[in-house]
Amino acid sequence: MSEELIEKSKKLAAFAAVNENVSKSDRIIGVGSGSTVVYVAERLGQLENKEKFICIPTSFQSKQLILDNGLRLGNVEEFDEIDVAFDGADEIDTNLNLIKGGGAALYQEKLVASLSRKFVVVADFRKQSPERLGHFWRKGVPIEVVPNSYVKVLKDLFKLGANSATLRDAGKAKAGPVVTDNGNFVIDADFGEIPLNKVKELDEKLIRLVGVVETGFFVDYAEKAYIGNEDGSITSL
Ligand code: ABF
Repeated sequence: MSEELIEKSKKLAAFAAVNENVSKSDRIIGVGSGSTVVYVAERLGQLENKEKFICIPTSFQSKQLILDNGLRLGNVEEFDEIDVAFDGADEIDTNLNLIKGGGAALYQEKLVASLSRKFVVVADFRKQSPERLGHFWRKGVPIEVVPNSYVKVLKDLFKLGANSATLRDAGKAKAGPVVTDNGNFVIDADFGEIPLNKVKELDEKLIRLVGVVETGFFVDYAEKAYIGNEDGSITSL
């Protein structure tokens, strides 16, 4: 699968999503994280009326994207409602359940999504999981946890039936666990393939565990998804 084709499909999805979902009256726009949202920010930056938007970031990366594209930066604390937010996903099922958090920004991404009147997902064709989550993002679901709870939460996850659960490592260069923008750790928990109607139930069990700040399951958030296909078409869900 060529990298060029993947990039093209990300751009296709992101541009279509912005073109079709930013209305004249919108003022506050949520900007997600990841490599597909790079094109969302690019397109927003091309809009003639871009000075009237205030863009709310979901991570350090998205803050940079907003500034690099000449958009106005706002704070999530300033607004109790966001008109429309765009974000990527690691996996999308046909019910628009998502797995997110591959970039460890799941908490702020969910905060912005929860404040948004319209939450639009942008992705390339590899992210679609028609039947059930667990096809593409084989690491499982990312879970943000308070640092001193991670040993307990790892045990809890196995009790809940996880096939594997590991503390995400920052890699050789940084040595030690990944630390989120909120100073927390991330656990990746694999529960195998999850049928469409079981995601919410599992998510509710996870969120009840003491130490869990947020999960990467986004259930009932996305209103639309734009998926760029290899042949240049777009699948909208
Ligand atoms: C963020 O970026 C994350 O929640 C998700 O893990 C990732 C998707 O990235 P990409 O667009 O690079 O595939 O949206």
